[in-house]
Amino acid sequence: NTTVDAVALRGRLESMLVRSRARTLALTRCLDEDGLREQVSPLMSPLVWDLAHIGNQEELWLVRDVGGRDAVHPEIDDLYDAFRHARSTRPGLDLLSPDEARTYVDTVRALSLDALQRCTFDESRLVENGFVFAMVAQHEQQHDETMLATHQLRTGDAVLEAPDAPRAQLPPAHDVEVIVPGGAFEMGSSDDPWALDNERPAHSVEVPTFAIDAAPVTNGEYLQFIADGGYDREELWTERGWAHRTEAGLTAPQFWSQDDDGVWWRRVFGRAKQIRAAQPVVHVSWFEADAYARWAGKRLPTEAEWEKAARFDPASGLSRRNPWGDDDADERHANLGQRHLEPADVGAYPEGASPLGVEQLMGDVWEWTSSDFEPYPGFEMFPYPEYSEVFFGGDYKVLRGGSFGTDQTAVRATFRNWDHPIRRQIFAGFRCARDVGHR
Ligand code: AVJ
Ligand code: FE
Repeated sequence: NTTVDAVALRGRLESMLVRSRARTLALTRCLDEDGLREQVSPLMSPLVWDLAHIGNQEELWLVRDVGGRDAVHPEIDDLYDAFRHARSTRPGLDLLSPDEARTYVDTVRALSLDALQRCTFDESRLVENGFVFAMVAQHEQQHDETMLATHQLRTGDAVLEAPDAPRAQLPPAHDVEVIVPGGAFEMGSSDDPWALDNERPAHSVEVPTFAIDAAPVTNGEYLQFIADGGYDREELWTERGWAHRTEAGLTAPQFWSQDDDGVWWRRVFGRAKQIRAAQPVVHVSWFEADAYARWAGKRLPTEAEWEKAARFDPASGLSRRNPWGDDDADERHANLGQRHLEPADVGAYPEGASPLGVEQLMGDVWEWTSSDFEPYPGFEMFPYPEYSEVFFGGDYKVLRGGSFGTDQTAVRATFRNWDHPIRRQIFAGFRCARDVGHR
């Protein structure tokens, strides 16, 4: 019954939009006007830019395109076009004030909910299965994670609160690896209705047998790399990595410091926390992850290896949508959704394991892979080139799996994120893999 289906779909999309907005407002309510206008790093926008940009993207797609209405504020499109103004120049723009931005996003939201009520999901490919509404909700969630990274970069008093992430029952089992049997598997998706263009289409990929760590690399393991001179041993780094490590003076993950007694601390959303050995390491660049893997006698997994470890079910030969099955994550499966503002201990999510027994692939930390961000065979840009197409062939490495800052509706085991190999303000960590030869 298509009418009932449309009603159910509208309900799901509306709750996705409402949930995203609650998070956006929570991330911007806790600072005053100066705080929202402040640029805490040239890598980030002022939070008030993100807020109005979220509204502007929503207006372009849901109000003007789907809703067929005139522009709410045509003169601001240029200000909030991410491709017209580099992040570092955004504070100098004549931006909407925080109050104006809030009014703007409210106005837009009322009009997009009206468009949702009137949509029958068969008018165009854009609205089929509610795609464009889900795309806009995912866009907002992506910016919510970016805004969370801005919060982490802020200095000054803590303004965000969350309960500690789950602690593991058992001490982390170091060096536990899973053998992923060689052979073809289905990578990417053609039928997930809300998968974004770069995740498509599904295609078969031959992956030779390899071993992958059952868990992300922990702070405790990373401390051994530091103690063993990992940052000072050129042979562990690629040429570019070593040049960057030298120029940037890297000695530890971002936000780490060691006190006079040799104890390691990290700054977490304005609070000093002692390093927890069992937590996955976060805020490392691709170059650091790559050097660590070489030190450990391993390597980073390719993107295909990561996805096969996450999705391949040897019993059926099929690929799942997520490690635990086809459903979205809930709090039993993964540390997602900004419920906790830190990674959870390794071992905290046994129910989130993949069929092969690989854990914590989703949530906690984005995981760097060895792969460059490139289109899949048969890629078709949809619906706009600036989401992913313009980044193909650039200096970007793929990250997988989402972090504690990623919403569960904005990530799945096919989801592809990307960033420059020097970046570490994102919530990025990694796990290692290695060849196991012929079997
Ligand atoms: C997919 C996280 C790389 O933040 O640059 C937000 C998401 N695209 N607005 C980014 C995005 C347009 C994008 N990443
Ligand atoms: Fe954006």
